[in-house]
Amino acid sequence: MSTTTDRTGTTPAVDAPQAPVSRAWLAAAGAIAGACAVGLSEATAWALRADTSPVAAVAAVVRDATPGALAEALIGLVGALDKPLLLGGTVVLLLGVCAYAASWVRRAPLVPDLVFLALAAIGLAAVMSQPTPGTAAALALVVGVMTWVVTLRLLTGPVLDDRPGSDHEGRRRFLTRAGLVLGVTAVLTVAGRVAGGARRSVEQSRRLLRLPVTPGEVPPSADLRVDGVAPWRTPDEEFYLIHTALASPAIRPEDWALRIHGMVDREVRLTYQDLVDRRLTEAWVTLCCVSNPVGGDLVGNAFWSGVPVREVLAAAGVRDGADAVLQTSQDGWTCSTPLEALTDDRNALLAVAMNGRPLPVDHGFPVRMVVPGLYGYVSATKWLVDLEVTRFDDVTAFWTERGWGERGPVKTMSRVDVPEDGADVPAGDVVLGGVAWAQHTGIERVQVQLDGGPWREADLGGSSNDDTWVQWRLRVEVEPGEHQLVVRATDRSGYTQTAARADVVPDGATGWDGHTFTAR
Ligand SMILES: Nc1nc2c(c(=O)[nH]1)N[C@H]1C(S)=C(S)[C@@H](COP(=O)(O)O)O[C@H]1N2
Ligand SMILES: [Mo]
Repeated sequence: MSTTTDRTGTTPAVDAPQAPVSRAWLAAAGAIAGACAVGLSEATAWALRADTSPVAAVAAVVRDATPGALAEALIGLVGALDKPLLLGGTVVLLLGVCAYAASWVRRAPLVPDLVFLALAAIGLAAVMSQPTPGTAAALALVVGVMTWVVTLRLLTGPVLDDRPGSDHEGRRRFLTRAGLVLGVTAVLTVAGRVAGGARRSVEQSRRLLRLPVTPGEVPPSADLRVDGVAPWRTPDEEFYLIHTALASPAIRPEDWALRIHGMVDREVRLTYQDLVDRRLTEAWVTLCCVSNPVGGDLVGNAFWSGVPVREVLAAAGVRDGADAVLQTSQDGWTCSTPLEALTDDRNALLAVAMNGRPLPVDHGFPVRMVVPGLYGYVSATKWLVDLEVTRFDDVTAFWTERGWGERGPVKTMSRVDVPEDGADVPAGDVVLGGVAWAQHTGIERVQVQLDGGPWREADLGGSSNDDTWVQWRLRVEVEPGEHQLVVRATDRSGYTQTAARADVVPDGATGWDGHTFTAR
């Protein structure tokens, strides 16, 4: 670094601490580490479909803080470039601070990290001040800080190496590493943008869709309005989510098509328009997951709009001997469904809407299947693209290959919602409540047992058909002390839930749900 020599004529073992050349390299390291941190942080926000990103949030705060007159003058000056300039300016300023902070690393090794943490804190404050902050943008900041810590050390290491004669070698290593981290960042940033961009454009086409569907009316007697009991209609945002895809496939309706083939007279190909041009059937159906443990909440009730599967199968003409339909989603997930459940008179639907709106992307947009009476893993394919009429003997599917049952009929189940397990309640009048389901059979009665006493009939809420859950409620008098309540349902086939506990594997849990509570 230094060309001076000491009186003995040898190169000093330790360089002057703040040699200007060295500081310039350190500043470069800071700028590059900053660029990587910002790039990966933005990529994370995009990939996770955050509504905002740290840089965008800071830029928005700057924009809002700019006095109106000044802002107008600036916009007059730069026109439509205002946003790129604002974002670009924010990034340049950020990288400048990173560079300056890093140039101090030799004298004060922790200063750069502290400065970057301060920048991240500003970013977090900006994110939190946005209308829809979201955890994804906060997570993006964490990724940014981690990237900074790692890349800064990678890059300053060679520069800080003060062994004699290490200058040239150190710079070569610095440049190699800089190229590497910038390259990796570029690739990941592009990937994040592509993933997020596709999702955004699909979200947009979804918002613009106008479908001839209704939100459905909750039957007047369905909601018993007991505090703490799951609402009869599950709001979309609260509807449980289960899928193997890491990110939900982003499919534009105009790109979607369904192929129906296999043991059929003629192969059929349906576009999204073909589907919504048909007369849509609308129905309440409760969907549940085979992995739902006794007392679990992997179950939800929604109003679905779609085309009956039996109609499209009839158009293709199902051949004799078939007993299954292998469904495949865009992301390659498969399930095999009993053919009978798709051709009998039940409301098995190719659903395009949920609760009166186009399916949410995470719930299978643009088209999924819903079949009353079957667990989701054998029937409710999201992002559905292919139906192959076949025979159970000839195919396997994602979960059946992993030891789960082949047919997957829903088991009759009841659940306690209130009082919560372990709750304290005032002694005297207590309202017990929950839900019960036996899709496509219907719930006949729900009984509650308190402290090992006799089984008592609970009041049932109404429902529009046998394909949905019902709410139950029972008012009881309790003395102070600990109490135990157990619930069981009887379905319309006359079957009463067994007390025998079975695990969710291979074909759904059994057993009675119970809660313990204390009256005071
Ligand atoms: N493409 C696809 N569809 C899928 C799954 C999946 O992993 N991938 N999981 C199934 C399972 S196991 C269930 S319980 C339901 C859940 O649907 P939901 O996420 O809309 O509640 O979707 C089914 N459809
Ligand atoms: Mo499931």
